[in-house]
Amino acid sequence: MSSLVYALVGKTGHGKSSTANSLSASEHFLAHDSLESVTSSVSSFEYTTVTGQTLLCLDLPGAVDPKLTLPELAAISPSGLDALACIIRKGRLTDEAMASISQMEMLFGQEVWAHAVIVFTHCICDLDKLMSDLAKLGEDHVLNKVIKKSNNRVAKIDNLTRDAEKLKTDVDYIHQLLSQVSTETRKKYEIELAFPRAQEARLDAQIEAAWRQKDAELEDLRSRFLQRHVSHEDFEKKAQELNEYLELLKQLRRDRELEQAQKSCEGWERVKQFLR
Ligand SMILES: Nc1nc2c(ncn2[C@@H]2O[C@H](COP(=O)(O)OP(=O)(O)O)[C@@H](O)[C@H]2O)c(=O)[nH]1
Ligand SMILES: [Mg+2]
Repeated sequence: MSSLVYALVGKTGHGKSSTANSLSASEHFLAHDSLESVTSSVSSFEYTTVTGQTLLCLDLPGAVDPKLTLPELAAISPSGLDALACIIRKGRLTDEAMASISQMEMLFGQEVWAHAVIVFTHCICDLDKLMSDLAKLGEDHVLNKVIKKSNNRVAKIDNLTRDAEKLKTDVDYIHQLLSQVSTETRKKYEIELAFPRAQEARLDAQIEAAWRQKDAELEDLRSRFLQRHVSHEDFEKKAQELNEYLELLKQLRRDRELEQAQKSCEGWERVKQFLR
């Protein structure tokens, strides 16, 4: 039984699997260069640290689909996640960070930061230098805002370093911050809380697909009318039908936006049924 379950989240190529390997002192996770890395499922691995702590590490694929990834995570760890590591490749800080930040929020919602540790990979400088680089971005910068929401839990790692001592220091510090999440937050991130997001993503996609189809039909009708393949009477009748349908979809979209703004979590069973 793991004392701590955590997931690594972030854009493909930012170093999730490499970090998972560094943390677990293993080669269990397939890093980007390997052929099999084009995977769409969650990889998990349980390991025990030298201090005797047993952790379950969940490495998320880069191309996440909420409808698949969230139920998969919930099946692996039904009691939820103790912590989430947001993996950001340290490069041009702004661009690189945005991709991983939106990945986190798209999957888990804005409330996820209370459970997060922000880990910068490809980082050859020390933590003080990283923090001063971040400070230069200003406190209104989106990156600094999520760092603040994560209670300043920021770490760094260079997964390719040959300096074993340095790697150990970074790994220990990341483990320390991951453990710190549960003491600071005092509850797990319940994966089912994110389930309505998967349901919404599916509904939104259906509405958008219907919209595109009807819009194309209307366009086609117009062009056939201009080429005199359709009578004026038929054109008027069909165009009205299509416009009414499009208006209905527009209303549906508006309702959903409103609903999403007001919505709190719905029942776990109901959502599970929907996703089945
Ligand atoms: N220099 C350097 N390269 C890294 C680091 N972390 C990962 N990489 C490389 O970046 C590439 C993508 O890493 P991977 O762990 O597969 O990323 P993922 O797609 O987020 O799982 C691989 O070629 C890794 O060797 C790091 O900290 N420093
Ligand atoms: Mg990977």
